[in-house]
Amino acid sequence: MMAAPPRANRARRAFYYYLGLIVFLNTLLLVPAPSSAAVAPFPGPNNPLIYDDFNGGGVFKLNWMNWFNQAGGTGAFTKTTVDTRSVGKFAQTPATNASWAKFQPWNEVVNLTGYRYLNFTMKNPGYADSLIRIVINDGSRNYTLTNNWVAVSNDWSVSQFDLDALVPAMNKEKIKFEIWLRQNGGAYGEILIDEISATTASSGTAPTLTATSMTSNSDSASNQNTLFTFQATYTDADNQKPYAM
Ligand SMILES: [Ca+2]
Ligand SMILES: [Ca+2]
Repeated sequence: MMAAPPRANRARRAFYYYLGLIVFLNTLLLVPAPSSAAVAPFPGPNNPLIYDDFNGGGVFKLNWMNWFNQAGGTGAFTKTTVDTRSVGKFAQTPATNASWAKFQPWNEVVNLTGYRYLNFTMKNPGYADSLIRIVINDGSRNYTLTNNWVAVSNDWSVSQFDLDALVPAMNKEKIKFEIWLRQNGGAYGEILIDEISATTASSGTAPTLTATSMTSNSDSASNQNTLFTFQATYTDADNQKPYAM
């Protein structure tokens, strides 16, 4: 019978594998790209994730799709300008007040790891019977963020949902959005969305980086083989770990 490789060997192999992967990824990052954007900023109080601003400035830039209608009726999505805001107009022409229209950002998923809140800036432009239902899916479960079907204010307002309060805890890595419309009166209605964003909680004291230094193993000009070593001391008054290193 063959003995399993000793734990230390497996750990060492895993270490070299990840080291190789990191070197490979770093190499990719060094390839000159036409884009000026580097890596996306890490989640933080000053770095919200704009999922859709309905003006091409978010993670999702396409038109939302009305891919499903329950109990008749149709849905329609258009980008438009209202109150000088670039918005998504989610509209429904129902067959009856039992008709549901479902909208999705195609089948796009987004990684919300590190973010706590989802914020929807919405307005009902005057359809008294319009109701919305916001659902997110984490790949294995649906979570209804709204209290099932809810009305939306006639003034622009932000509805904020705490992802960390969901039970059971969700997996934030691959989140898919669903927006549903229903009309209590069974007649045409619409809801406007100005922005969908994810934000973090900002509490406690920000950490500090001190004693930063950089050394390299080359005496003269650096080239692609130069190894740089960065050092910094991370201090957090609340004793919270860094999000990433
Ligand atoms: Ca907008
Ligand atoms: Ca802190």
